[in-house]
Amino acid sequence: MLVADEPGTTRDPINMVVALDGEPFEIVDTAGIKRRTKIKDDVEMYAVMRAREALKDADVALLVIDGTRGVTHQEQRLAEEIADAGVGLIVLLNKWDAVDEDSRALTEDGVGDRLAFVSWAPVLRMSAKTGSRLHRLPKAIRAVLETRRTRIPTPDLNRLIRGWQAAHPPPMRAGKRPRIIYAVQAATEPPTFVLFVRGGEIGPDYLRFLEGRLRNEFDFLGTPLRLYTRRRHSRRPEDIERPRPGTRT
Ligand SMILES: Nc1nc2c(ncn2[C@@H]2O[C@H](COP(=O)(O)OP(=O)(O)OP(=O)(O)O)[C@@H](O)[C@H]2O)c(=O)[nH]1
Ligand SMILES: [Mg+2]
Repeated sequence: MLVADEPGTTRDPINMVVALDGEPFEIVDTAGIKRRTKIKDDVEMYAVMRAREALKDADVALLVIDGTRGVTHQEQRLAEEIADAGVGLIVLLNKWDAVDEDSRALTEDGVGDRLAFVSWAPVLRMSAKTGSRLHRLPKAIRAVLETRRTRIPTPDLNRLIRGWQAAHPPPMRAGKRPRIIYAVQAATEPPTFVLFVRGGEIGPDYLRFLEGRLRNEFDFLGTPLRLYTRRRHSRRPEDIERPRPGTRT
């Protein structure tokens, strides 16, 4: 919604149902979420709270960036917040009509750098004013909604993880080599994986490695993924450590 000449006038979220390619979508236009220190008064504080609530209920967030200014620090934090909330993300580089030819590549590179940690999010250049390139949006939204519902069959997941683990074993931590013995996808929207681990802890680097592999293998465009680990202490006889020769038990 183009509200005023200056950004920062929207207070309450505006809900509307819009038919995109004949299919109804509920779109919520919220106030921009600002940094705490930039919030001037209670009215604005309330507007930001309402925007955060809308985010919690959303399937996909469309993060609208002013293409003439590039990604701000606050927008980086918002992208992080969206991903942490488990919400899908599409980055909209708006005001593309006002970005001159020469600076377009530079602006795009800047977005790639500053939003590298959500490199899985599609980036669409567009103009709300002229409507140009907006026709790409419904397809992108639908794609993200779909990838969020992806379900990977357990046998496939375990076969893949066994292979990745054999080629790149998790690093030793505190003198112990951890091992993923079993994995399941526990939930969708967003796709959530639980890894059962024995023999130590799996570190965040290795989880990122696995996330990268999963993203290579499947189409998780526009959705955050969640990977959790659970320690599993086995009672199976072959897993009970035998005393080494020469050690007293
Ligand atoms: N050139 C150009 N100007 C745009 C475009 N989209 C928005 N604007 C202008 O940017 C200004 C602010 O637009 P808004 O949509 O009200 O901004 P906002 O960030 O949503 O602000 P609030 O809703 O008030 O919080 C207006 O003057 C718009 O005309 C665009 O695609 N191209
Ligand atoms: Mg607005």
